[in-house]
Amino acid sequence: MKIDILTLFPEMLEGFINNSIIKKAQEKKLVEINLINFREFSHLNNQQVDDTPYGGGAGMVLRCEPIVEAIESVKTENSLVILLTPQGKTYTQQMANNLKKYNHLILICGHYEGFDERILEFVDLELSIGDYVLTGGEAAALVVTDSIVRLLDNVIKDDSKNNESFEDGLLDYPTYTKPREFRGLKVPEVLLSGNHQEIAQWRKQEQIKKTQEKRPDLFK
Ligand code: 6GU
Repeated sequence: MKIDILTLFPEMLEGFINNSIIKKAQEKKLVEINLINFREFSHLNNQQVDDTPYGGGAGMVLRCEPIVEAIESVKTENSLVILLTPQGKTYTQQMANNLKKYNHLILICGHYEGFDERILEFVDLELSIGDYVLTGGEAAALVVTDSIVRLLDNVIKDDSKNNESFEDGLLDYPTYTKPREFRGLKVPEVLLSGNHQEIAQWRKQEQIKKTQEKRPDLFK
């Protein structure tokens, strides 16, 4: 899998993708992540990438040419081009499971008052990470990248991907580690029993209970 991220602020993303599991995945050649500054594709003086909106109004709008030329510099017939915008479809675990099947993702991060609407003719999918407004698409690109990379084969252990939140429409079951008792709070007895069948039953039950309590919207 290759992920090209088009951004005006590559430094915002560097620390994140060059650390931890994402870094290891790149070292193991399980994923290649490139940061592309689309300012380099500007044809204007001072590498300008935005301009005032036609019809008037506040703020600056990202112009089409630098973004479209940046897309074209990396796009192949196997690429999926994704625009990150609060107007997109809300991102879910199910979408992560679908996107992990692609060979090449191109993620485009916006800024300012948004993109020239004509950019939509050059993208396959618009994604939002939730109903709130961010200063730019970088945090969203990291959310999408992280959620996909961890699903790729051999990035993390398969058994950490089974029984996890959202995979079966339920939240994860509660987990505990040592000590057995912390400030009077005890680990549930069943987890100390060594009875794997009972433990599995208890976990399923807790998943259902937790989802009903915390996320009734998921439960229906
Ligand atoms: Cl993808 N971009 C911005 N700017 N804000 C957002 C978002 C994306 N998703 C939620 N809010």
